[in-house]
Amino acid sequence: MSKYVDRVIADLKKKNANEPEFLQTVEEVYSSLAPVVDAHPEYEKAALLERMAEPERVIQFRVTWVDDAGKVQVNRGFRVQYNSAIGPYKGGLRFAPSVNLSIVKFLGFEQTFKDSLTTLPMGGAKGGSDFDPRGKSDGEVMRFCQSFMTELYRHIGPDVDVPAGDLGVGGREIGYLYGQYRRIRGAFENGTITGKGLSYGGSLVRPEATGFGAVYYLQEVLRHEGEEVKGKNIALAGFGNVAWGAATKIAQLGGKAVTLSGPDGYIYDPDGVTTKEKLDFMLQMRASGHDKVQDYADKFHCEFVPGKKPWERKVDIVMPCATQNDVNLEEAKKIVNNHIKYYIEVANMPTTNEALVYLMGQKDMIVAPSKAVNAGGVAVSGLEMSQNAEHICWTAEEVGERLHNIMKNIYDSSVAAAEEYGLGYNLVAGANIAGFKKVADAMLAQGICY
Ligand code: 2IT
Repeated sequence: MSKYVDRVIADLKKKNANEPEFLQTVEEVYSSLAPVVDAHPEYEKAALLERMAEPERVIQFRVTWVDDAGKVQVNRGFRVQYNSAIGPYKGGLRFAPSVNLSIVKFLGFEQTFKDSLTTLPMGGAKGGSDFDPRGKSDGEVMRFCQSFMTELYRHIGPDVDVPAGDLGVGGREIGYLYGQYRRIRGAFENGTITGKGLSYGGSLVRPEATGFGAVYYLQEVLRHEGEEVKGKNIALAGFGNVAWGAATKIAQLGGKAVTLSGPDGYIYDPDGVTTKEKLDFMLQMRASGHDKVQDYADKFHCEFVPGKKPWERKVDIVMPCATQNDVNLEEAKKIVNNHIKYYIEVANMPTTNEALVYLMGQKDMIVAPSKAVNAGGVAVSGLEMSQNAEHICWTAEEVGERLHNIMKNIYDSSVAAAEEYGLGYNLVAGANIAGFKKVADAMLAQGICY
């Protein structure tokens, strides 16, 4: 392990002791970079690891709005503009009660590497609020989004910072956010936000992109082993937009998503979430705001297991698509005990570091990291930015083909980066190294500015 990496991690642990999720992701990424910084002493000379860990800018603001009962509500808003060395800041907004600075920093740090991996010119950022969308009326969501944007607008723009959705921020919220931005700016600058509806400059395939991209990446992993998606049983966690896109593509390729999970437990559907009716129902469940996956079991008469995660099921592949730290060491042991060969992260940081090290240490297991696997979402956001800049709209085939090529490229460049630094077939380290190198080289070339 490199002394430079050790020193930087130790300093960050002192300085950021109250930011556990942020420390977790920095430790995971930087520990992969030891061979790279050892081979390039110029990185230490330019204090690149220290600089990359510190966001270029952190914006925190008050969001006041009035609920349906006439009561004044106050939430906290964030935008962490992490790194703009390779392009304007780019990354989603998350609305969830758990959102705090540590969560937004972990997501923004990850986003910088992810956006770099796409090969598109996008820097890293993340934002959001501790606003809880559950149980809120449409009017309340709209007023909240308008208030949020009334502060955020001054910090964003098509060449400055381009937000998008994340957990709790879907098409509806993006619409309200963009409407308020347009009103305040007095201009149709729709390249400022992605994930828009098709009628005002959204891209075809953006809703499906994260899930489709994840399955395209999975196809590359399986191809390496001489296997294919067809005939595979796949355990998904989550039941939101990403799980929906993944289940849809898995079904198209002849595989079966057999589990979905929510805060209430998980469902097991041995026939697979494969029909249009089932896939459409996933969208309805999400839109209902119940935040319960049991609704699926009630509707399609399959098993619902309350309070548990799907990792106890014997399947061929697991793909956690829910949220951070869904798989801890105890859950990881269940996956290993079931002799599952493919552990494909999809959600941002779904695995604790302890569990990740354990899984990567298994001889017969292949682990793929979320910053590569889920990069298709932001990649299509990048394609949406290009279309907006040129005032054009590509067909679904054009977008889909670009997405597919980007995912193949991410896989290939990760494999090559790990090999170059003597780490063998290591998709986790490879993604960290490939993502890092592009940002590092851009920062070096631009001097000591940020
Ligand atoms: O985690 C992610 O990559 C996202 N939430 C999407 C970000 C984006 O800008 O499309």
